[in-house]
Amino acid sequence: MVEFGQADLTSCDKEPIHIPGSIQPHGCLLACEGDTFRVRRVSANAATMLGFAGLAPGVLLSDYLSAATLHALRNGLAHSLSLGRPAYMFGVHLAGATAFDLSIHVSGEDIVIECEPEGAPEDNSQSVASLRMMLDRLRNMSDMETLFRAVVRLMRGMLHYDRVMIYRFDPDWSGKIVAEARSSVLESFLGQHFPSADIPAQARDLYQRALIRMIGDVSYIPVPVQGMPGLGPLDMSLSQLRSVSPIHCEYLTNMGVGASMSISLIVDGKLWGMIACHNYSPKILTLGERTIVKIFGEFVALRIVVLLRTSRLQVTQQTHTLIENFLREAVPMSDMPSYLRQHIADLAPLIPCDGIGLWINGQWTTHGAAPSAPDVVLELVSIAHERAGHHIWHTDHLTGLTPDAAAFLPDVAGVMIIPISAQPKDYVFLFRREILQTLNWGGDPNKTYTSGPLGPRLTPRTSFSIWKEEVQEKCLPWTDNNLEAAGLVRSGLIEVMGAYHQQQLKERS
Ligand code: BLA
Repeated sequence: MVEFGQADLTSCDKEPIHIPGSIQPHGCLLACEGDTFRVRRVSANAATMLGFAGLAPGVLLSDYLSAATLHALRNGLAHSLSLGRPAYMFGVHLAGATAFDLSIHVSGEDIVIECEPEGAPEDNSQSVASLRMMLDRLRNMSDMETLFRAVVRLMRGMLHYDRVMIYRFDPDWSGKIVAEARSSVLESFLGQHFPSADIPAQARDLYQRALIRMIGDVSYIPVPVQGMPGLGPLDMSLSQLRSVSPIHCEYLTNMGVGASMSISLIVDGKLWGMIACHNYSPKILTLGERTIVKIFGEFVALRIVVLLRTSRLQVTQQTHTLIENFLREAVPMSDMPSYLRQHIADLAPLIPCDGIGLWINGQWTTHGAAPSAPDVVLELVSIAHERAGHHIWHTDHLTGLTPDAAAFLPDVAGVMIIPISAQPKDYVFLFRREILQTLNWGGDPNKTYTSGPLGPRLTPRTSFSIWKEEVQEKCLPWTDNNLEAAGLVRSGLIEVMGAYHQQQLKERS
C-alpha cells in the first residue's frame, strides 16, 4: 500500500490523500470523544495557537472551555450531524481575547474541531454584498461561454487571485480550461487540455464531497496531528485544513504558483468541473470568505444545470423540426433508398460530424469525411451488425476496436451507428475525424518551468503533451445531446423505411 507522501508518478492515484496525518498551518485541529469532549488528537500547533497550555491527547476540553462555549460546540455538532457536513461557527472566543472561526464535523469516532483565526467581520459583510452583486450578474446569462467568462472575471474581481480558471471534465476525466481571467503578465492556459491523472480519481472523489479546497501556501511545513496511543489515522476528507499531497505541491511549485483554491462544480450529482484559482504568493481566505465563495460555486453549478437543460430542449426541438421537414419531403417518394442517398447531406446538420455513410440494401453512399475502400466499408458494416444491432452505438476510438482498424485513419477516428431498419440491416454512420488535427499548446513557447524531485512531468505543458498522446486516434466524444438527436433520427427513418419495405412487399405479392 502507498502511504501518504510516498506516492510517485506511477502511483499517485493510490495515495491516501484523505489520511495525511497532518494539517496546513493556517489553523489548528482538535479531535475529541463525543460525550466527554476528551481530546483524542491534537495538531502540534494547537496549544500555542489557542493559548491552552498542556493541551495534549487525553486531556478534557472542558478543563479549558467555559460551559457556555461547550454548549455552543454541542449545538454546532448537532447542526453538522443534521446537515451531514461540517457546520461553521464564526467569531467564537474559546479562551482569552482571540476569536476563531470554527468548522466542526464528525469523522468516524472523532468530533473534529478546526480553528482558524477569525476573519474581520467587515470583510464578511463586504463579501456578502459582493456575492449579492455577483449572483445578480449571472442570473441572465443565456449561454455557457458568456456565463464562464463572467464567472472567472467576477471571481478574480472579488478575490484578487492572479489567475482564475474554469476546468471542465470530459467523460474520460481529462479536462479542459474553458475560461480564464488572469494577470496580464501570465501566459494563458485557456483552451488547453490536461490528462485525467492531473486530478487523480481519489482527489476527484474528495472534491465531490468537500466543495472547496484551499492551499494557502504551497511551501508550508505540515503540522503533525498527534493522537492517543493505538488510534488509527484520522479521515480528513471533510477537513478544512487537510494537508496536501507533496506531488500536487510540486506541480504547483513548478508552475511558480504560491497558493491555490478550487471550488467544485457539481452538476446532476457529478463533478462537472472546478473553478481553479492560483496566486503567485501565499494567500489565505478566511472561513467566512470561503463560505461565500462556496455559495457562489453552488449557484454557478445551478446555472450550468439550467443552461444544459435549455440546450437539451433546443437540440430536441431543432432535431424534431429538421427531421420533420426531411421526412415531409421523403414520404411521397416511392424509392426511399434513392431519396436518402440523394439527400444524405441534409442529415449533416442534425448531429455535429465530419462525414456520413449510408448503408442501404448493401449499397454504400458517403458525404464528407468517410471511408470508401470496400474492405473498410465491409468492416464497418460488420461492426454495425455485431455491436449496434437494433441500438444506436458509438465510439470515439475506432482503431481501439480491432487490430486492423488502423485502416479507418486518417479519414475518421470515431463513429456513431444508427440502425434505420426494423431488422438490423441498413444503417446511417456518422463519422468524426481525429481531435488532434487542430490542437496545439497555446501557451507562451518561451516560458520554462522549474522542475522538482519528480522531474519535468509535473508541469502544465508536459501534461498537455501527455493528454495529446492519450487522445491520439480519438475523436471528440459523442455527447448526451448527440445521442438524443440520434434517437430522433433513428425513429423518423425507421418509420419511413418501414413504410417503404411494406410497400415493396405489397408490390411483390
Ligand atoms: C489536485 N490538480 C489538483 C487540483 C487541480 C489540479 C485544479 C485541485 C487542487 C487545487 O486547487 O490546487 C490540476 N491545476 C490542475 C491543472 C491545471 C491547474 C491540470 O492549474 C492546469 C493549468 N497532479 C498532477 C499529477 C498528479 C497530481 C501528474 O499533475 C499525480 C501523479 C496529483 N492533483 C494531484 C493530487 C491532488 C491534485 C494528489 C489533490 C490535492 C489535494 O486536494 O490534496
